[in-house]
Amino acid sequence: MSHHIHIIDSHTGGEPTRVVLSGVSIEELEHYRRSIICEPRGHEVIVGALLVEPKDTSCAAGVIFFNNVGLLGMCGHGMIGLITTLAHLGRIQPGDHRIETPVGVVTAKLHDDGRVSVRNVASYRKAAHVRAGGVTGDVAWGGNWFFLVSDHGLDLTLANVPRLTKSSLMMRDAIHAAGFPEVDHVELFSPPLDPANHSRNFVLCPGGEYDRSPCGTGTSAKLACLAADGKLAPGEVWRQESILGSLFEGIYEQSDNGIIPTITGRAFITAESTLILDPADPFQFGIQ
Ligand code: PYC
Repeated sequence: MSHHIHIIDSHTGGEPTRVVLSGVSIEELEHYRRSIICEPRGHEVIVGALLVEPKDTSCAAGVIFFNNVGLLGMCGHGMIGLITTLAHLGRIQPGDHRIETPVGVVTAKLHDDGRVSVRNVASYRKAAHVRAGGVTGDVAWGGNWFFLVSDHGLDLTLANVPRLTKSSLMMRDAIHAAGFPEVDHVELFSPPLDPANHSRNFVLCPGGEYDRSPCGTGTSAKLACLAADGKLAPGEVWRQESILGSLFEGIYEQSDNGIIPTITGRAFITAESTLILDPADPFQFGIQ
């Protein structure tokens, strides 16, 4: 008997999210994770979002984000994709929705025009001016752990992605060796191509892929660093451009344990489908 998994795909600023609606329980997630994300049914850059029953009954839903190598604490572009998917299904209307994630409850506002603002978990800078692998950067939490680097001397262009990926992987090894083994994302910054924006980034994700969007948790970590340096005031808008040129807007409120960032972006539904896992298929669990 084939196993069926019902999914809805979307992208947020070019970065895909695959929401799993049925066919996988929390206990089965690790068993099916690579079937859902990896080739031949997907590709390494997809972030999966398993819809689960929230423990906190004030929440509209619970979600567990995952990728080609494991689980993610939070995912900003994925939360925007999830809210857009729930609206597409008619399960939510414009307004505020509390969503439970493994790292805390976030509040996502669905706007009338389809944009989504995610009020993220508390974010903070753990260490400033850390020297690792020939660069200097900050270590910060924005729902995931980031090493944020501006003095890399690299061009943040699509044509340069192979070099950016290789250099970021080396920086990740170096920041681990410098005493920060928790860092699984590396975020490089440069001036924006569009002068209406404040910054451009390249974000290396845990599985070696790069984020096509400006990365919601990465932008949250950036806001935490800007706030810590006194370079951005509460409520002031930060326009973060991705390596594709797609955009997130971020603002923050001060909180006792850092800042509370709110990230705004837009997702688009790209497919509704059913993944079919045939027991006779040697690649039912993905290409290893
Ligand atoms: O938007 O937070 C994000 C994210 C994390 C990994 C990929 N996207």
